[in-house]
Amino acid sequence: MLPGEKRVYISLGSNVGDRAATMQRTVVAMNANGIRVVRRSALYLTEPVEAPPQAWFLNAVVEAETRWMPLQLLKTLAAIERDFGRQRIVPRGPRTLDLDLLLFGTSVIDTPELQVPHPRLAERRFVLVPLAELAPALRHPTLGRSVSELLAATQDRSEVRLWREPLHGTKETAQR
Ligand code: PH2
Ligand code: MG
Ligand code: MG
Repeated sequence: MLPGEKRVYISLGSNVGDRAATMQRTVVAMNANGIRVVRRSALYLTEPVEAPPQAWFLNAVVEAETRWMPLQLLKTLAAIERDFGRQRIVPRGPRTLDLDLLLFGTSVIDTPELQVPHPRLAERRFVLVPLAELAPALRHPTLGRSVSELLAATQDRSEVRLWREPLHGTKETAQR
């Protein structure tokens, strides 16, 4: 990690259009916008949870390093969502791309615009499974439990299936 950078974890979700291509291009867009992706989970096919009936999602998590401050990072992620055609019509409705900030270093932020760690992180297998793939021993800053402990303890029973390993030999993983 370079001086002034923080390690962050970001959740990617898509259930409209060419989901896998969107995920791939999102990593490229992050790298072009000051969010250096260091590692990425496999892609998972996931059952929609806490949402109106809709298509299954592809979900993944990336580990990245950034100099953005939390709110700037949130705005940058929202701009990338918009670039991929995200429209907010129905709350929790189908989307081409959803980017959620899960963890920002060990920071705890609780403001109307931004809550970190993500408040529903521990209740979502579609987040915990890919996050545990990258960082099983990572401790949740307020719950005090590791990601693998949170996964073992979660009440969520929704389906999360391995869909595809991350792409190999792409530029954004080779640049370090
Ligand atoms: N996102 C939601 C609500 N429900 N379900 C799955 N499987 N994957 C998601 O990314 C997802 C969801 C709200 O952002
Ligand atoms: Mg979301
Ligand atoms: Mg979101």
